[in-house]
Amino acid sequence: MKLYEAVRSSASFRVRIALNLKGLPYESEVLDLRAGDHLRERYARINPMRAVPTLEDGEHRVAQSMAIVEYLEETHPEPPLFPSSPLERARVRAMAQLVACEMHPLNNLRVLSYLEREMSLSAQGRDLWYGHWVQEGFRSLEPMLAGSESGRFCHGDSPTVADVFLVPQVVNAQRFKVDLADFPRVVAIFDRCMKLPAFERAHPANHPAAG
Ligand SMILES: N[C@@H](CCC(=O)N[C@@H](CS)C(=O)NCC(=O)O)C(=O)O
Repeated sequence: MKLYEAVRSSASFRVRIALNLKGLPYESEVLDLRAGDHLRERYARINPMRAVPTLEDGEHRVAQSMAIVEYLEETHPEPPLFPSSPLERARVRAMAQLVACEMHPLNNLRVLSYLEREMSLSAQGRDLWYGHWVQEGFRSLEPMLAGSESGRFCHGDSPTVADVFLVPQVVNAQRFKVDLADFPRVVAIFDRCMKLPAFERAHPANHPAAG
C-alpha cells in the first residue's frame, strides 16, 4: 500500500496511526502542502479533492481519512478499531466525526489561508479563530468521555477509531498553543495513546521526512 500524505497533516496522521495499529507496512509519498504540491495537476488526478491523505492499494485509491480507516478495518479486521456492537460503533464514530466534521474543517490549511489572505485576518486573529473552534469541539468531547463506556481510552481499554482521530487534533492544538486545561479527560487519553508505539511512531515529529 502507498500513502500520499503530509507530515503535519492531521488527517494523514490518523491514517498513519491506523496502519501502525494494524501492523500494516506501507510506502509513503510526502507532499508539501505549503508549497502547494496537492494543488498540482498530477495530484489532482490522484485525488480530485486535492487534499491528503489518499491511500493506494494496488490499482485502487481511497480518499478521506474516515473512509480509509474503515477500508483498513474491513480488509484487515485485526486488531479491531471499531467495537463489536452497533451502539458502541455509533459511539466511537460520533467522537471521531466530532473531530473530523466539526473541528478539523474549520481549521484546515485552506480555511486559515482564506481567512488571512481574502478576509485580511491577522496571524493573531487566525490563532484566535483556531483556538475557539478547537476549544468548542473539546468542550463537547470532554463530557462524552465521562461515561462508563470510556476507560483507559475514548471507548474501553484499547484504542479505537475515536482515539485515532482525537490524538492528531490534540497535537495540532498543541502546535497552536491552545489551552487544554479545561479538558483533563482529553489530555489524559492523549497521554495514554502517546505511550503506545503505533501512535508515537505516527507523530509528525517522528516522521522520517520531518524537517
Ligand atoms: N476530511 C478530509 C480532510 C482532508 C484534508 O483536508 N486534509 C488537509 C491536511 S490535514 C489538506 O490536505 N489540506 C490542504 C488544504 O487545505 O489546502 C479527510 O479526513 O481526509
